[in-house]
Amino acid sequence: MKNLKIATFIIAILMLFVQCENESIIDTNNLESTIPNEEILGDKTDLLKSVNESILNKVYQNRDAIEFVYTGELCGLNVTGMYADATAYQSLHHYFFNGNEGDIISIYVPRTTIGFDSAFTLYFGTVDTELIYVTSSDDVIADAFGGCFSDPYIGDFTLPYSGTYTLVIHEAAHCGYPMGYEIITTGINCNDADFDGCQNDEDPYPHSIMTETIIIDGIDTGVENIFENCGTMSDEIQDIINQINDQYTGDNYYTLHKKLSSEVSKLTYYWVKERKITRVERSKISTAIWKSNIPYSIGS
Ligand SMILES: [Ca+2]
Ligand SMILES: [Ca+2]
Repeated sequence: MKNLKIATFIIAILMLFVQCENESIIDTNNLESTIPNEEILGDKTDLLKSVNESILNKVYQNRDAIEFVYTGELCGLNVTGMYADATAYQSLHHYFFNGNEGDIISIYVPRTTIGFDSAFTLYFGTVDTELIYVTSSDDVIADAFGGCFSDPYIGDFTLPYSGTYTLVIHEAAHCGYPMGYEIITTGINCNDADFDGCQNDEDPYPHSIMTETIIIDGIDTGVENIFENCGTMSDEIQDIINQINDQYTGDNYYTLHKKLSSEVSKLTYYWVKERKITRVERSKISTAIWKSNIPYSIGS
């Protein structure tokens, strides 16, 4: 009797286990469309090479034929996507995120359907500009479905530049449709618009002017644009310019132009006092301010 109870208990546990297993099995349509690993011909390295050359390079070389648009932004939240059929590569999925040089990030793109041999390539730049290859990943972490090959992952990756990055989700070996995926990232920070290390909500100048030198209305003063406390000297000058522009009615140009000159002069007086700039540099800024066409109104 005791043995029967133990046997019943074991059977119950086994049934529970089988049930759990069943829940994780995905629909059979996907299973049927999957090509087992051993049936994929050729060496994967060659496949990858040909994929990269024939698809990605071709796509990027024929930019006019391709719609270069972003599918979405990566901003710390997990993102899901799907390539439904063979037309997928007419519209490669591009995602963007902003990063600072030295940021340490991770990107993991597990498949959500058994047929997708997911892979990704990371570029610096945007789809509207030049894309500079940074890194790529393919078979790193075994997929949850026992599908073909493995899923891509990069961990503890140090971003080499500050600016916008573009992540392209693509396949490596073709294993079947649909091709679903999830993008899981860490270390991507969407709250520092000007990449100066200060979070937007704590940054007095969330869109700092980061030029190397102070440029006023197109006139390069040649004076170093010092960055301090989340802002730059150009930010402080721009604040004054914005205030002056706000007061412009269309017939008070000379009054405001003089006021601008006097306000900036007060600011640069303190910069000299604090030894941030020299007297010569102060006069270069004054000259640029005087030559500038400020105030102005947009469209005038
Ligand atoms: Ca910032
Ligand atoms: Ca800033």
